[in-house]
Amino acid sequence: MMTPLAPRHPPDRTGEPPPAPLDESAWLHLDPAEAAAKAAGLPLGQRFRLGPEITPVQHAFLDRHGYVVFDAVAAPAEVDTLLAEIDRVEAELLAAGQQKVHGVPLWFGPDPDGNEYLYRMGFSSVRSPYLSNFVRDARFEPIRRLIGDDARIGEREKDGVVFNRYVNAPGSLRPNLAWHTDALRDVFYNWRMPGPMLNVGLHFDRIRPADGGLRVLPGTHTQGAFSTLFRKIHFVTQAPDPREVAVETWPGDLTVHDGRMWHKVDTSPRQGWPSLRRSMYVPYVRDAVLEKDENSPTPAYLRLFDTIVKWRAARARKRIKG
Ligand SMILES: O=C(O)CCC(=O)C(=O)O
Ligand SMILES: [Fe+2]
Repeated sequence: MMTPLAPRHPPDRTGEPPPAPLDESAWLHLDPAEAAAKAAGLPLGQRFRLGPEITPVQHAFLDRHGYVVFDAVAAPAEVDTLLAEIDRVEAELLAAGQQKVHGVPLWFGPDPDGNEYLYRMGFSSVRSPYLSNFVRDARFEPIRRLIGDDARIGEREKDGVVFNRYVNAPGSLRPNLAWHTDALRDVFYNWRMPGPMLNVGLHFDRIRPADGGLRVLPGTHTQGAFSTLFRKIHFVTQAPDPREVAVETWPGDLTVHDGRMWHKVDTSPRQGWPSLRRSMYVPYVRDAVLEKDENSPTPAYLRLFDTIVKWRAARARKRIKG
C-alpha cells in the first residue's frame, strides 16, 4: 500500500462517526415488490454498504427517491491521497497558466487567503494516474453495472471526472450551487430529454445538515419534462424547499443520484477553510464514444457559465486587492 500523501486541507475527522449502514443480510433475495416495501419504510437519510452487487433494497431505494448513499467507499488514506493529488494537479495547472482542460474551463478564483484556487476542474483524472486507477477500481464495478452492462467510465468524455470545491469566504468564487437538474446538461449535449441517468459522486468532507451541502428533492427524478425543466429556475433559485432533504456525508462516502432529480449545494454557515466542501463526480457513459482532447471546443452549456464565472472571479480579485 502506498503511503498517503498529505492534502493541504485534510477533512475534519473529529466528531461522531457515521451510523452503521443498513444490515441487508436477511434481504438479499427479496423480489422487487418486497424490496420496494422495505425501501418505503427506511428513513430518507439511510446509509447503505456497497458490496459486490447492488442489492434489491438499494435498487428500490434509488428507484423510489432518486438517490442512494453508500458508507465510506473510500478509505481515509485514499481520501487523503486523492485530495493531495488534486492539490498537485492544481499547482501544475496554475504553473502552466492553463485555462481549460480538453475544452472545459478551469474555474480559478480567490481562496480564503486570497490565493488562486481551483473551484471546478473537469478531466481531473487525466493528469493523475492515481486518480485514474482509483475510479477504475474493482469496488466500483457494481456501480458501473447499475448504470448499464455496457457502461464505461468516460475519463476523456463529457466533462471527464469533475472535481468540485466550495468555500464560503469574502471573494469566494463559489460558496454554493443553485437548484438544478443534471438532465439539462444532457439536453444540451444530446438535444433530447434524457432517460434515466445516474450520477456518481464521491464526498470528501464531513457535512452535517447544518453545514449546508448537497440538498435533494426526493422523487423528482420521475417528474415530467416540464417540471424537469421549469420547476425552479436552473442555477438561479437557491431558496429552501419544504421537501428538500440534506444529504449528510462523511469523508469517503459515495452517492448515486438520478440526474433528472432537482438538487443544489447550500452555502456553509461557517467562514473560511472550515466551510470547505469537496466532491468528485465520475462520468459513467453509455452513448457512442466521443473522446475529447486539447483541441476540443468548449461545450455550449459551459460557455455562458464560464462568462459569468470569469466575471465573478475578476470582481472578487479586485475586491480582495481593495
Ligand atoms: O457538489 C455536489 O455534490 C453537487 C455538484 C452538482 O450537482 C453538479 O456539479 O452538477
Ligand atoms: Fe448537479
